[in-house]
Amino acid sequence: MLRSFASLGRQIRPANSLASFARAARNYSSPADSKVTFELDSSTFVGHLMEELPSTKIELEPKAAIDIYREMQGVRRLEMAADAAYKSKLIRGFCHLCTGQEAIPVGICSALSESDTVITSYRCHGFTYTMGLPPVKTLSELMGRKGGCSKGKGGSMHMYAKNFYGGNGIVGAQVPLGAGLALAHKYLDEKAVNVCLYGDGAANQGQVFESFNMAKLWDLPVIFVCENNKYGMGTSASRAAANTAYYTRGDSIPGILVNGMDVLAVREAIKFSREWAISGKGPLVLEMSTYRYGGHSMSDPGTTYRTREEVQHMRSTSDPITGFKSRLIEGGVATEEELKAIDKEIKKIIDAANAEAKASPEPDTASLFEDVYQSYNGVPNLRGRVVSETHYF
Ligand SMILES: Cc1ncc(C[n+]2csc(CCOP(=O)(O)OP(=O)(O)O)c2C)c(N)n1
Ligand SMILES: [Mg+2]
Repeated sequence: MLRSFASLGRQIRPANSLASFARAARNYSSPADSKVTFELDSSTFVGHLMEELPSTKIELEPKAAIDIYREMQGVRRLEMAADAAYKSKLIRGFCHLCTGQEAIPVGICSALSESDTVITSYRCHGFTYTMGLPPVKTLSELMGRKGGCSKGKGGSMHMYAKNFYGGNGIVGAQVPLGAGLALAHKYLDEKAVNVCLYGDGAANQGQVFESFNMAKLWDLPVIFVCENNKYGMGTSASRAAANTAYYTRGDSIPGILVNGMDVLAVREAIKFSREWAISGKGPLVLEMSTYRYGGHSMSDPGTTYRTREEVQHMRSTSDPITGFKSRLIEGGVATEEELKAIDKEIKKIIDAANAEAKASPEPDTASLFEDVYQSYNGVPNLRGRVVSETHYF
């Protein structure tokens, strides 16, 4: 887990623009304390109702930097395995990949501490990885196997780990739940935050604004994060929202626009926001500008509502892994060969998890009736679709 590391970084590009962002950061090796300093452009973050913005000079221990790289490769490899398993029909049903968006789960979790909680939408595989779920449990769940984190009965959209509350299939439904988790943190005086993610498509829903209102009214320790990947299914953000500056949509809640393709920017934004929320200042709304390379889900080729050139442009100019890799090499943190060795090592780990998942048996039919209630609590039967399907305990 990266959540105990204590460094940061960032960078920004114009709100809601698909234009490539030139890296503003310069890396320096500092032999004195063996930390790498990232000096970032002063326009790295854009604030809404913010009097202060995070510092632009950051330091990162080489080991922490390498671990961030390793995590991003892990998420990408995991999604590559899911993609292949889906295409060979080992995975059925819905499956939403986060390829291209890796900097968000990795950057967020690298800035959190053990007691913090996270909740997100159905595009959740990356978070299972960064919240510490072994990849075999994610892949087994995707394949509907007994060894999965939901015993093979949840699938792609219903994954959980310690302090990770899913994996939620109903658009926007996790936003009030995130505010509720923050209320629990405050009520129990835990000095913890909830990071509550939702998409640009979800950002226009009424329940999101109701959650904002209560979170601000009670100054709950919640960091709302809008993952603006520019589309909700096949609808572009500008066709769906009158105001696409999602970081300003919290009304009286301050917000920050963050380059979500830059893992250090994400990490810094969360570190800053965490301190903000825990100190009692209440919620923040972060907009993380990002991009998904694949379609909305496996059944969407993702090329009817956007051009192949647009996708290719984002891949070649803004890829979070390639960008961070260059920083590590330029900053003298690692050589190309060392990073290649890490790539190989990660591939081996995911391949092994994949093989183990494939070997895991399917759940027994009887287990379909288990785990519906936390434990048997006097409920005599479970209704099926028709009377003959009713299950009596
Ligand atoms: C309440 C509800 N309405 C519609 C859907 C169908 N649906 C699934 S994902 C989606 C688009 C959401 O887009 P966004 O919030 O931008 O998230 P992204 O998929 O881009 O991560 C829709 C309309 C749903 N799951 N739940
Ligand atoms: Mg979206």
